[in-house]
Amino acid sequence: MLNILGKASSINVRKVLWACAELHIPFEREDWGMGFRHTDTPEFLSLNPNGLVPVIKDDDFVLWESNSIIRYLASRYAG
Ligand SMILES: N[C@@H](CCC(=O)N[C@@H](CS)C(=O)NCC(=O)O)C(=O)O
Repeated sequence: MLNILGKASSINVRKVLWACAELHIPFEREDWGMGFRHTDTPEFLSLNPNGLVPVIKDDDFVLWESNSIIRYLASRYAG
């Protein structure tokens, strides 16, 4: 299951959520970022050293940067 790390109020997270909706990709989401879980922790920085959301985990594959994530999702899941 695709896991999206990032608060839904973030525009950069929202575009990933929008892409998932368009591509009918099931996902789980965790609230990370200002106001939620802090991204300046070793746990989060090990996923994205920039400490920004969104980050995705797709099985063992980790990716950050919203536009790169959308390109990845389209490449992997779009027909
Ligand atoms: N270029 C990055 C920008 C990511 C970014 O600026 N994310 C903001 C939220 S929109 C963030 O993580 N801010 C720190 C925080 O919320 O803790 C992308 O497109 O993913």
